[in-house]
Amino acid sequence: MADQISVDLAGRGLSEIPDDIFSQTTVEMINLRHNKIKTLPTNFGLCFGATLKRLWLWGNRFTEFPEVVLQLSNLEILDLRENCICRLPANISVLQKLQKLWLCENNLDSLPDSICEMENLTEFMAHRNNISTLPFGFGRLKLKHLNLDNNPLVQPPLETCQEGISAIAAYQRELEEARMTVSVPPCLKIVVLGRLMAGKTSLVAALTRAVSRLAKEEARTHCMEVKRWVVEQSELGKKIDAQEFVFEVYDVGGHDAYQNVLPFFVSAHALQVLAVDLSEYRTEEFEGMVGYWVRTVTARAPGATVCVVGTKTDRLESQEQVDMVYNKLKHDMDHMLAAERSQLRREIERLEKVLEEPFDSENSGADLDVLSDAKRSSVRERLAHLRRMEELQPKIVLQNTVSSSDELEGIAQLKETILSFSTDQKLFPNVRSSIPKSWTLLLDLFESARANNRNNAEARLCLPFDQVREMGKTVSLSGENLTSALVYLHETGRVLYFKDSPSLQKYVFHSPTALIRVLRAVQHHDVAQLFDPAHSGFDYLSNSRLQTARENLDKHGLVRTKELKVMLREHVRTEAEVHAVLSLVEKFGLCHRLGTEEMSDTIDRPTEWYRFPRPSTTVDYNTWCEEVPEGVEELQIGCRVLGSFPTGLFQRLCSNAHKFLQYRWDRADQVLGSNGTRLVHLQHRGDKQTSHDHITMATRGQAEDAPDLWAAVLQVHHELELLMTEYPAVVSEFYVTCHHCLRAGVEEPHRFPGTVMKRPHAIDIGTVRCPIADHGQVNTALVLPPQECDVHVSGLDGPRQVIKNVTTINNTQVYEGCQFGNNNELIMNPRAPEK
Ligand SMILES: Nc1nc2c(ncn2[C@@H]2O[C@H](COP(=O)(O)OP(=O)(O)OP(=O)(O)O)[C@@H](O)[C@H]2O)c(=O)[nH]1
Ligand SMILES: [Mg+2]
Repeated sequence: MADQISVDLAGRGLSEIPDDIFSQTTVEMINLRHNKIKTLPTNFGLCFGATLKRLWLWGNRFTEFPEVVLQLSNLEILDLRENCICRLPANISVLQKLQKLWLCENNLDSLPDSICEMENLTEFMAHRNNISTLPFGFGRLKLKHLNLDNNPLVQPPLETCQEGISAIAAYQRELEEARMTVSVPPCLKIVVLGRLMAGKTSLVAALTRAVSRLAKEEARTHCMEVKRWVVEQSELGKKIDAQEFVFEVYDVGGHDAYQNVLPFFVSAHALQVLAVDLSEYRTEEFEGMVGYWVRTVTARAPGATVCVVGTKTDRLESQEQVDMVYNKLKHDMDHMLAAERSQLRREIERLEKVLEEPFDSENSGADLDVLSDAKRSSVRERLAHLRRMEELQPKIVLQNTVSSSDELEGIAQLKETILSFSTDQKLFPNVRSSIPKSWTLLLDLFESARANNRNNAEARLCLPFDQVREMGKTVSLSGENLTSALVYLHETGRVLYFKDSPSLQKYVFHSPTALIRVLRAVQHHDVAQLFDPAHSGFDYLSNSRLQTARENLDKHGLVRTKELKVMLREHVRTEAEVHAVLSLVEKFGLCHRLGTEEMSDTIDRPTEWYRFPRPSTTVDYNTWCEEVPEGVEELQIGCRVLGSFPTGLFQRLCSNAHKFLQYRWDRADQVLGSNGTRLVHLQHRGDKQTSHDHITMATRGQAEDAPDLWAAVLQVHHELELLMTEYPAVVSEFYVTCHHCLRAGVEEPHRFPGTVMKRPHAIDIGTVRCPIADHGQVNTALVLPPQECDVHVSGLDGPRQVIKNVTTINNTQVYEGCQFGNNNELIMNPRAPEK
């Protein structure tokens, strides 16, 4: 056994290390994962110190860090996951060559200062511990991968740690310079959600005012209401050492129209309260009353806490009946969670198996490497994501039933529940963060800007970033430090700052309540009332034009910027604010902007139009028939997720895709547009059999035009990829559908892994075999994108391609005269449409 490089003793049930491994020399890797080992023998270090590079001790019984490890001066990887270690040795930095240190799921409550001296460390995984403070200088580490989730971090706040090592560095620099931190008064955001009429608003009133204020039958919550609820010290008791506890309560209207906005307000740093009307509850209604809402929350904020409250108990006959219905709800919830868990597990096991098997044995030749390589890395990526999601299960609490009517039954208990969760450091570490003094000073500046809003004719809703930069300077915050402060304030719900959106990063929305008022105005459903001739704002329009404007919005969802401004005029004053609001509603996927040329108002005065999607059921174009027509091929890229896509995602995609796609027509689940030369078809559909949801992006043409076809679909694909990053819990998988199967109309077509799109092929490798029986050879030009592919992904302000000569505002007419060439490309109508 001499000269063996690695020793693998994983999963052998060992409680001690067998002696014979010490007889081996030059061991570089020892794997002792999943045993019952509590200590390492004293000669371990001496024996392996000169050679050992990788040591796996994952899933053993260590309660203390095995000190002999410190003698392994060549160690590069140390895996101590899932043990019960409470402390790291103060001199851990003697492991100077260590690159990867995995300590997740232990009991660490702090880290030694010397860890900051581990210059070669690039990966540090310590989620699920008890760490509350990071040592000063931690930000200096050159980490590429860091995970500190599920730690009660106060300093830096968890929100900062999640932003990565550079945010930690900025925070720590800030502290060094300011030399002081302040504890922020405890504050937590509560998001109350649930189906229309679930009793949310009445519940919020009962909770915050301790009196019954049942909402009127006709008083639906329009978009959202925000209320501040202050719990005094006397009520807090010993739970938390503070003068008061402030809750910002977001009461979200249950109407469908607001569902796109909701995901932007839920957060893992907030407590979600889901109201379920018990008097209406039946198992068949579970999806609409409960399942849908829980998934909406967890897609956006995996691991979030959701408190499910049964409402309107007074409408049930007796306490027994209340208990019976609530227990049924609990049972259905358990069922859903168990089903989701086992679905996840099955998928993990399936992929683990896939990795063990040889790939694409049916294919041969040059294509084999490209495709099987792509498949392997795609599976690995997906597997890692699924495993992370398995760790991050939502925390669902089912222990409260209430009546918001006179007796206020259960309201006091609910308050207790909310307080005890909110003060739980593990659930909501952000409630008691220490932040640099300068950050609170910045927050104060925002507060006073808000207070000034009433008297100020200038900005009320948001501040241009230049102004925020100046504000930052007055409290000595600039550059990355200012960004870190803004991200922290955004994550904790104090302001809205979208640092990753090119058009929105120019503003800081410092008044969430003002913003909600604007969203309400934008989402005004009552078009008749809005365009009432008595409405003085539209003085500049003649009656007939007013009528046209009304019809445009009502029938086609179209409105000119000018009228939109009138609709918003009570809330938005400056041009900059109008721009900010319009960018924001586009980001939320509520509407999209149409190109000026596409929708020019008159020849010499181009105007911008906005379109609010209205599913059209009357238009039935056969332009995109389901069957692929003879003589053309379909290039289709897809994205599938386990379960369903998050609420509003498809709408957001369609809205974002409008940058390079003019709409021909759209339905709730399909959009057919043109990028100027080609038709692009987007579709959202579920597959009940495999429990997957798909979004497909397709175009058609000749295989020789592959580069052109790829350019058309890849733009949308990029946009979807970007969007998916905002929904970390959604495990998505991109693919390229086999064009052969599409032509044959196969129900379950073969799907090539999406990673092939990341590896444009340099050489023409001809054909690959479709693994589905009898479907023969697939043209690789329609599987692998060309190396040079002209894809422009521009921000909202970037250049956009527009179709010329289209002047009518009715989308149905716009394309009526269009023709399609042999290659299915769009030829614009040579005649100018009538005006
Ligand atoms: N009897 C009884 N009626 C209630 C209770 N809570 C709410 N209601 C009634 O149920 C209806 C809906 O209540 P809301 O509080 O407005 O419901 P909501 O969930 O805020 O509704 P949306 O904002 O439209 O989504 C109103 O007519 C309320 O009076 C309750 O505890 N008991
Ligand atoms: Mg309401």
